[in-house]
Amino acid sequence: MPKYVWLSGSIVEWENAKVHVYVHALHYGTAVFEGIRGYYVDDVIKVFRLKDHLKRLVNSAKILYMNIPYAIEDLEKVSIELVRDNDLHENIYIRPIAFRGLGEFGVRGLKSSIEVAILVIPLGKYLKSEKVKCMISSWRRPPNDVLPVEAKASGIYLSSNLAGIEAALSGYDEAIFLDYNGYVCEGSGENIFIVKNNVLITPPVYNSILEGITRNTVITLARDLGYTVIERKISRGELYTCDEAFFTGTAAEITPIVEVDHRVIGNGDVGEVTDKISKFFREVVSGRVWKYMDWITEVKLKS
Ligand code: PY5
Repeated sequence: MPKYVWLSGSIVEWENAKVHVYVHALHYGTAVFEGIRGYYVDDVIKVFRLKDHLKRLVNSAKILYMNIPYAIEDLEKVSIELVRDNDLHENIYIRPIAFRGLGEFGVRGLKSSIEVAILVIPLGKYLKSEKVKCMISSWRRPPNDVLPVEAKASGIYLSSNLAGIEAALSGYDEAIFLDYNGYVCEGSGENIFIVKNNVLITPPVYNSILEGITRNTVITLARDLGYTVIERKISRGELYTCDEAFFTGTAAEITPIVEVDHRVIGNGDVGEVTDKISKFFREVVSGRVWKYMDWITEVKLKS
């Protein structure tokens, strides 16, 4: 296990990073979180788009009427410190989480404290396979007037939890949500892209998706490579018959989808466009592309 965790203002040992079972978030899901990757390259951890993730954390909190009592710059500084102190010589994942703590019994929790913690863990591949077989989930992604799915909020992940378990028990690698109107939304923890005639298509932000930072990265890199990227709704039939499909996400990175509901996508292997974008993505996150160095925060390890 990693050595240290940052919890409500101080760095504590992993074993001591505890909260009381009475915390509001445990009962009602009132927490917001982030997932940030750090890539290990020659004794340096290259953290990818740290500030953008922390900005989203603060915005998720704002949607839930939560005021995070730290400035983004402070959270940034603390994250860097924690990565350095944990001194993990491998690819890592940073998990900031802000949650309602103690102070109130009722569902509102407005009088509860707001606690913030940051964890750093080692993380290799997230999805089990290099290329995944998916099912359309029987669970729909909640529409924006049921839950504010723009917020990366813990309670909303019940739907991902159910869809993910359903997919695994049914023998698939991952689930794909449809929105309430039957359009393709995203995976249980990933955004989705399809490729048709060399054009990339991804559902728009208002289509009950989480506005992924990897999604934004891929849109930027694909355009840079000369591809057209369109944000529009995707029907289920279109997904079955596209040339290529892939997931994007911090944990999942870029993961090719090779089968959906027993329909083989394209030639059943990693498509050409997916492959080209994945290779460029790999270069960018390793900090080897000058143009995108702004996205990288370098943390020199202690040993
Ligand atoms: N959609 C959902 C529902 C997600 O949970 C995630 C990220 C994404 C899209 C992609 O967002 P981004 O590109 O900004 O990461 N999921 C988290 C992750 O770290 C948690 C997965 C367990 O990838």
